[in-house]
Amino acid sequence: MTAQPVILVDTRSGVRTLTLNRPDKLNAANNDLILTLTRELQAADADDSVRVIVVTAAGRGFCAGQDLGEVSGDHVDFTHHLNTTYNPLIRALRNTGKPVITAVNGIAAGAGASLGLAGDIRLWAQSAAMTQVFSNIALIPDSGSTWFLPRLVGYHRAFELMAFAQKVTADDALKLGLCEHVFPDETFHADVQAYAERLAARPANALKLTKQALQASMTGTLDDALDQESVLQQKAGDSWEHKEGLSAFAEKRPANFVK
Ligand code: LHQ
Repeated sequence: MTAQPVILVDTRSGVRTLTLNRPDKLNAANNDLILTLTRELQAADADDSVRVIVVTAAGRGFCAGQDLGEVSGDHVDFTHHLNTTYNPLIRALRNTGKPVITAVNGIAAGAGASLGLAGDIRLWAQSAAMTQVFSNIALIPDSGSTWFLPRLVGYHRAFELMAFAQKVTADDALKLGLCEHVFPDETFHADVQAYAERLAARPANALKLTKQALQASMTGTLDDALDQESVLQQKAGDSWEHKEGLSAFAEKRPANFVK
């Protein structure tokens, strides 16, 4: 019997969808899944036909974090494991020049919660939930959660969510700023595709530069941001996209940013 691929790859209308595919285990992340997803993110970034990347999952879960069946024994080299699996994955996702949507279709736990938070846009299904489950097994949050979560909800709420592994529902996630939109379960994947196609019609070069400026701003000063904007605005302003935007405005028609 042929093994099921751990990541399903589909491209429609400029949207590359990468689907975690271990539904029986709520898409718990084994090495194969993590490394394949990392490679697929890099391949999508390099593929000119791809304008938006969606990371979602099969079945009722998004990702239950580390596959606990794969890391056990008297001494696990956690540092090595993180540096060779999750950290390259999160870096690949964040360094992609294209918008990444994490489409959280169900429970996102542990490193799966980190993955869900790492997207540029986070879309949740109504029945999705997030838990910083790490403390249940006496670990600390990893795969970027200690960076993402306090920036979203503040230090104190992040600490409480982490300390008690509290489950955040989709409605609460929306209020807390952990996601941008919540869609009904029944239409979730179709709603995500429609949203992604709208994003794919936006100016790709401008969005790439916007990501670069925003990400740099997360660790810099206002002066750094002003300097950065002046450099990146030149790149945006020199593009055909900008000329098209100006022409469309003058001609009172919608701009066409897809060549
Ligand atoms: C699983 C898992 C799972 C395997 C559900 N593994 N099978 C980094 C560095 C190195 C090492 C350690 O980790 C890390 C980062 C991390 O991510 S640490 C956090 C690891 N993840 C967890 O501790 C989560 C464990 N899972 C849960 O707490 C629950 O399953 C959640 C809250 C995710 C969902 O609960 P339920 O909806 O009640 O589902 P369930 O518990 O019945 O799970 C369904 C199946 O999935 C079940 O298998 P079975 O054969 O009994 O149907 C679970 O065993 C399996 N599964 N998570 N992480």
